[in-house]
This record gives sequence, C-alpha cells and structure tokens, in this order.
Amino acid sequence: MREKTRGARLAAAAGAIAVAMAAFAAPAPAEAAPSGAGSQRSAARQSEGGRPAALRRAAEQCGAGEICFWRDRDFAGVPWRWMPSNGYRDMPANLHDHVYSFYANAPGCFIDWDPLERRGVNSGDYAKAYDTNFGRRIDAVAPNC
Ligand SMILES: [Ca+2]
Repeated sequence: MREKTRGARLAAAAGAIAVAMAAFAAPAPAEAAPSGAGSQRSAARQSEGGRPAALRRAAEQCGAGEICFWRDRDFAGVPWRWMPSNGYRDMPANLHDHVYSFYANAPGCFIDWDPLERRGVNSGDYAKAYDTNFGRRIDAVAPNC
C-alpha cells in the first residue's frame, strides 16, 4: 500500500468519507494523528466554500502518480484511477462525457474524439466543477497528447 502515514493523518481531518477510505487502505487508527493542523481546524468546514476539505479529500483519495476522475462535482464518491503506465484508456461508461471533477498527480492528456480535441494535464491540476469545462466532453485519457 502507499502513503499509509499520510493517509491516516489526513483522514482525521477529512471526515467520515476519508476515514472510511483510509480504513480500507490502511488500518492505522485515525485518532493516532498527532495534534497538528488536522485536529486544530477539524473537518467541520466541509460545506463552507468547499475548498480546503474538498481538496484535501481529493488529495487523500488520489495516490501519487495517479489521475483520479469523479462522476460528480467536488470529488464526491469513489474515483476512477488512471496512471500513465496504464496507457490509452477510454473512459468507463459512467464517466464518458461526465467527469465533473478530477485531480491529477500525474501528467496526461484528456481526449474528446468528436470533435477532436486534446487537453494536456499536468500533475497538480484539478477541477472541482469540471462540467463547466472539458468534463462534459472527455472520452479518453492517454499518457501524451
Ligand atoms: Ca465526447
């Protein structure tokens, strides 16, 4: 598994969903997180503005070297994960023309076949409301444009 320590710490701050995810990936107790930024600011701010908690949840769920795709906005639910080593992949049916948020920990290329357009993505890129952009068009992902 990857990033167990980081996962456990962030889960403490990210709320029930992240806790469940972390429990899946790493059985370390969430309460074991040191009293750092996580416990101080608590996860209660999830609904206001959305930025810190939603982004933290995305970062928590999306591993190093992955691009993660969510059907819904704000990185809600379980993402579909892709890595450059997977090569070209058509989006799964539920994500075809329907990636409403994504988080990239790897470079890649989003593709719409008709009309043909390719969008380069860099590690660190993300969108929490991608339906206002290419998320309504994406058909596939590839390592390079
Ligand atoms: Ca399309």
